[in-house]
Amino acid sequence: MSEKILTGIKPTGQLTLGNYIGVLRHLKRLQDRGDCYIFVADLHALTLPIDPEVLRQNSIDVVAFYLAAGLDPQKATIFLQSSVSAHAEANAILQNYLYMGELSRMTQFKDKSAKMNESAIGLGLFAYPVLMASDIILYDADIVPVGEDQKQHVELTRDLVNRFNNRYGEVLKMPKPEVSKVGKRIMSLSDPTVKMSKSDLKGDIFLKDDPKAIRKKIMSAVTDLGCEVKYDPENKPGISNLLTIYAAMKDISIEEAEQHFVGKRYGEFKSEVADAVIEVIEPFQNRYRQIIETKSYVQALKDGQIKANALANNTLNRIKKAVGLLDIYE
Ligand code: ATP
Ligand code: LTN
Repeated sequence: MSEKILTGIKPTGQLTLGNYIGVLRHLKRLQDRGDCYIFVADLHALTLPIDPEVLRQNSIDVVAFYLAAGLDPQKATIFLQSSVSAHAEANAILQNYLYMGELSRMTQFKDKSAKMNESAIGLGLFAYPVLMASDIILYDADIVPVGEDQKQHVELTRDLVNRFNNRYGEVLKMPKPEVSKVGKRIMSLSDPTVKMSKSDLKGDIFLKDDPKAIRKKIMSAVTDLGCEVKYDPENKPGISNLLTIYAAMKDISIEEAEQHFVGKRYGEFKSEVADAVIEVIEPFQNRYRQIIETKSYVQALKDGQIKANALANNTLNRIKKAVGLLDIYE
């Protein structure tokens, strides 16, 4: 049986080069490796306040970016999380197998809630990993490709699966996070000690930025003392981040990228990084625009919704049966 591969992106804002390097660029390859379930985590987007129209637009964008990245709806199942009600139902059951203590230790929750007034932190933000575990479990996913920041949530899903299976037998499939070697955590260009993220507007390259803006941002990226282009994340976080971006764009190792820049100055280095990013992102943006114009994402989502519901409902029934929910209508 072929491997099941599942991942999602939440439509919370403008997608960044971090999202591209961490996840999007791998999708084309993944769909030939196994059975891919790739979705828009729109229910997760509700865990922080978001304008309804913005959410709708962002959701279309994420699907269009999936397609622009080379996902083929004939090969992969592309869908909206909210179009498969089994996610919410599984969430209601599985929430009982994750505990407050472990949820409160999640880095993403700590980071996001630290910026908020305590009385305005929604339960959904706290319970975020339960819904994410439901997403993964419903498709019997073997592999979950994510950026490094999401690895902790997949590890928690593994704990849940263990706990559940110990109690009810081998009901749930054990998933594994897969974090790419190069570019698991792209950092902000204005502060290379923090993650480039779509909710942090400074120092980001957005996937919709025009080539001129991309070049400008890279040329003015914060670099480090010295003049050697060397990979040393601790002492040279700015240069290391740009080297990682270059390696990811060229699909080469960090060592190969380093080798390429031996003896070159920062200015020349940055200019080549900008060329490399534009070379990849410009055709990607052209495909994105065409997908938006032809609205080809609509059919992809309709087909995906049918396939996703079939598989998810099947697993949901298995879960319901295991925990003792009555099924007298068969
Ligand atoms: P937010 O800032 O709203 O939390 P985000 O930019 O972190 O959003 P997500 O929707 O959480 O985006 O991420 C989608 C996928 O992209 C996840 O697998 C995540 O790990 C990955 N990703 C996000 N930012 C980066 C980054 N800077 N480097 C590598 N991967 C990333
Ligand atoms: N939490 C993820 C989005 C996400 C996801 C998932 C990723 C929701 N459910 C299941 C992988 C598998 C994020 O913030 N990117």
